[in-house]
Amino acid sequence: MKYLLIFFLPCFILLGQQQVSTCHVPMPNRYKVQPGSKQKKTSSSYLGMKRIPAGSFMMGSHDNQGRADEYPLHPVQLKGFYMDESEVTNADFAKFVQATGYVTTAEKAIDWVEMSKQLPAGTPKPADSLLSPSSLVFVPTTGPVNLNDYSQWWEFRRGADWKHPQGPGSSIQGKDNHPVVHVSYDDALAYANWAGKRLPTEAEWEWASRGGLKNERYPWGSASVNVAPFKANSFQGNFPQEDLALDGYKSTTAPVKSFQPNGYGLYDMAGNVWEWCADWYRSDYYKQSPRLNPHGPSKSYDPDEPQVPKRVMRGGSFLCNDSYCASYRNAARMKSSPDSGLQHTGFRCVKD
Ligand SMILES: [Ca+2]
Repeated sequence: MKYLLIFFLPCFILLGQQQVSTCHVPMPNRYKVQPGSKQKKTSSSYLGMKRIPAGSFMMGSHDNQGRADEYPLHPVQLKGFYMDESEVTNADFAKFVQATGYVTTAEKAIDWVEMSKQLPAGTPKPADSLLSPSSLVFVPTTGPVNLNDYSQWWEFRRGADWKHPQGPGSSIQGKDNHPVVHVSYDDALAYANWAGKRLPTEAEWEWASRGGLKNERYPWGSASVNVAPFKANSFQGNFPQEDLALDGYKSTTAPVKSFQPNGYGLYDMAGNVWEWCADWYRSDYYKQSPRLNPHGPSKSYDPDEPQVPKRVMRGGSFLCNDSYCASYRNAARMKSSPDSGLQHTGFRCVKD
């Protein structure tokens, strides 16, 4: 934890300035605040869930389009389970908050007293304004930018949270059926526990995404994401400056179920919002993954940011684009620290 906090400290200093993220490189990370309200489990049902059959498949990238962490292709065998047919919506999340009083990570100020206990003695406290509640919001650029400089299109905005996706002045009014965003892994886990469900393992997520198809690149098969009829909410045009929104949704979420489901009846497994999975992330996990019901490594390791423990995210978002991210592929992996939330990050749950 000490190293984790040391790593995070520069982030605090930069709060209020532009911060970083992308769907291609490591997500930004936020200091881990104290756990929120106690959640009481509700009685759960399978309403709105689809049965995902038991089976075996080859997990990972089947072609040369994958990133390094998608190899080697390896066999996986899974038990059957149920999965939410859509991403958890604002209306769903509102019920949870109303029932529990839960406060999300993005809505909490950073606890300096707690944080300072684990930092080197004498570390100066940042200004209070830099510790205020905030989250990351996408801001399109006015022209071409270096795609390796993700701070060009992400802004750490005070007051941005699940009820204010673009920050103060924005709202989710009329967006009950949009996926909830700005939720951290911790938030997603709290919701899942309350709902009597759990987050999917990474293997479960990929198996479900494939929808019964074998060795295909996308949940719908092999057709390009950019060819009408559109298969997912992604980003058309020159990322990150000009989203042509040919799919009808310009750099924002679409209502869940706006596109055709995959073979298992699951909507938006590609695009719309990133979805948290239960597993810790390791870039080399596929070299050691057990064949039967893998649950991820015991410890996280991301060579891009080895100090930061991270959880897996899957499915890509409305910002994914063939020229930059392409994470609407079944095999594409992403990772972020459990206390991070962004404008393009949500989740769905599973149940045994
Ligand atoms: Ca779109």
